[in-house]
Amino acid sequence: MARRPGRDRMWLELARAFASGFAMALAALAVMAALQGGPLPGWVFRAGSLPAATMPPANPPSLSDAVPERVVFQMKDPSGDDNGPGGYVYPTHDTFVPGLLDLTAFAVGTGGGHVYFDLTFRAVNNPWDAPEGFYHQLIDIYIDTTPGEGRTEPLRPGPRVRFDPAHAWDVRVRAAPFGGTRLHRAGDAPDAPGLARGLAAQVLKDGRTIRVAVPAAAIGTPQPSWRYYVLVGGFDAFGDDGYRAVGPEPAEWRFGGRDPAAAGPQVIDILAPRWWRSQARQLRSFAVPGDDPASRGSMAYALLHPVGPGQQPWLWAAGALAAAGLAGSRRLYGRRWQRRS
Ligand SMILES: [Ca+2]
Ligand SMILES: [Ca+2]
Repeated sequence: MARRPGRDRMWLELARAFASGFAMALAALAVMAALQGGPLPGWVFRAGSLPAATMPPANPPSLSDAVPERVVFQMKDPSGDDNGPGGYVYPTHDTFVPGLLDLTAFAVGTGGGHVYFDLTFRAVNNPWDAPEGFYHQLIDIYIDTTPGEGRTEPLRPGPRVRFDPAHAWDVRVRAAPFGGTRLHRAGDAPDAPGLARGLAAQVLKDGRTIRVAVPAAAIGTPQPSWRYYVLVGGFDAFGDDGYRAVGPEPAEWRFGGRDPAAAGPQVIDILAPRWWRSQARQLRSFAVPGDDPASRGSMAYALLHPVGPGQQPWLWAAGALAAAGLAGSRRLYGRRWQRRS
């Protein structure tokens, strides 16, 4: 009977330790989610309807009016990282306004027999009146839809990157001005024209979001297992696979900041988390002079990693932090309890 208050206190301290560990876990999650900018874990963000959902019209979709019935994946991208691996600068022509190639958000939605890809930028302009409402953005979305199949090199070498062999791509959706929007498959020849029928790209009414619509019959229904590589480059009708070149120094129609001796990429922004597999870390993974020559060829290009729903490395980090917090407070309270009794 005499030991009972002590035992009660022990349970009380244990409960407090657990509560503090749980609070730390929640705090760690909140801080990391805020800093990371997504992707949000599936149990926090559930794919659901957007407000005021309406049935999108039949093919071809009126992109500006359609509201996807369901959002299956969305993720933010850091602002101000429209500098490739870091240090790339825009061409000097005055139509290259700041933020033009700075992706800030990406979303995949479905509805009305279409799959929608919404890419929001810091700025969009249309100096040559392209019917799509944008001119400078070149968007390539390489998607791993089928595990164990696909390609690890781009359709054509333009972006100067390679893809994670664990997530080889099966489908490429490209958005480009003046009718350049296409769907290609991994089995296509590099010069294949790709599917254009039923695809469309359009700037939405916010003036900053480029929506790409692809018939679901052509691409399938997005699954939680799908993984996305989202590449943004400068559009150049005469460029390598449509990519505007990056040179050592910027010129009127050329980006600057690339080491001419190294295998640096020709993409300006990619969808990537702020940490872990950050954009800079991925885009700097190309070979530089002095590297082992055996690593040259296509292997020399930067290795990219995809993103997708339910794939949050930071969640694991937050979990580890929470466990450490719980263990720490358990020890702290445990010691205090021992001292008291
Ligand atoms: Ca960005
Ligand atoms: Ca980015």
